[in-house]
Amino acid sequence: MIKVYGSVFSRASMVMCVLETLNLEYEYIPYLPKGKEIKQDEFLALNPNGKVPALVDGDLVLWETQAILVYLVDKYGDGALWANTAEERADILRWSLFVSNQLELFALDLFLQNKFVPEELRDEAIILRAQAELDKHLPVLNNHLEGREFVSGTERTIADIHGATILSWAKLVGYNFKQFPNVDAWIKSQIKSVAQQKVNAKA
Ligand SMILES: N[C@@H](CCC(=O)N[C@@H](CS)C(=O)NCC(=O)O)C(=O)O
Repeated sequence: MIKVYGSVFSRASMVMCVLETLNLEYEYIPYLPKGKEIKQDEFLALNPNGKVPALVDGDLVLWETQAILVYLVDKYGDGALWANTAEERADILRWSLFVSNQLELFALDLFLQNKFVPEELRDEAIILRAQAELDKHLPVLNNHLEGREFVSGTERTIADIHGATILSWAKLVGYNFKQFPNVDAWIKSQIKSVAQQKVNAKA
């Protein structure tokens, strides 16, 4: 059976959301990002970076969230959450990579600073830079999402699961998405999906 290492409170939630959408059985090993297990030899043999998620499927051991998502839909999706043409697949990857490269670090910085750093110790420079980078890059996504339910094509794909999850970190700590209503609506609809609710129920 497929094994997913990483708790719901980590990027493993995206992997689990794909598994739930595809109705695949899997074993959930809820290692926390701050837990000691992911720095021990047994886990480091799976992911030498000592980070979650990691996926084991038979002889395959895989880490890096996006690689795992692509593997799952490519191997098991039968078209679901993925696409049939090279052009469509490239578009899905374009939006996922855009979120990873332009937005992920800053959504995470905002989340970590506001959630885990006591108010008096927060680094205002990190917070201001993160807000500025989100302000700078989100208009592209917001314009693209005008009149669209999904970020790529006309059905849900891994780009929706991945992108909306990452941006939800900023939403959780109060980043002002009102200035980007299409992005706001997209995040809200994605986090309400049935598959995501099943993942949340494992928390
Ligand atoms: N680019 C990696 C990032 C993995 C990552 O940073 N995971 C976090 C949890 S979401 C983690 O395990 N952090 C623990 C650490 O860095 O020590 C991916 O997408 O898989």
